[in-house]
Amino acid sequence: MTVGDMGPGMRGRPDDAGSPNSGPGGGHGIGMMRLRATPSTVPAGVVSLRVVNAGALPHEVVVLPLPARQAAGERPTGADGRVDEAGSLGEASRSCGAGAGDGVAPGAMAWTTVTLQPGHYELVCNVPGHYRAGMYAELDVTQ
Ligand SMILES: [Cu+2]
Repeated sequence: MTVGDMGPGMRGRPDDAGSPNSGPGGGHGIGMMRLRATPSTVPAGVVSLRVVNAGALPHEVVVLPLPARQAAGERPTGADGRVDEAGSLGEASRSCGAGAGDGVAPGAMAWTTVTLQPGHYELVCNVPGHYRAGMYAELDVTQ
């Protein structure tokens, strides 16, 4: 899967001086972010997730069960801009390594191996604000 963002680093113009939002201290805001699962359907069992951070910011991927009648992207976020990770089946958030870490650096890869029963899951980036910015994807696990 790929995680990415449309941050300043992705635009190919290091000095975006024409934008009213750019400039030191001005805050570029959080651009559009995405998390893409390919494939989005996998057979049940041991699943190896490999995450490539194609964005300009650190990201991560956490595997959460998706409750019935809830779509990806509908989780509430707390005051810290993160979703509840209760029930997490695993995460890939260590640059060039497996499992949990401090986030996947831009350009780096991370991975984790999880055992998934048939059902619906949601992959989320739980860096503050990223879920709200669109960093989630559904993963369906079949028999
Ligand atoms: Cu992110």
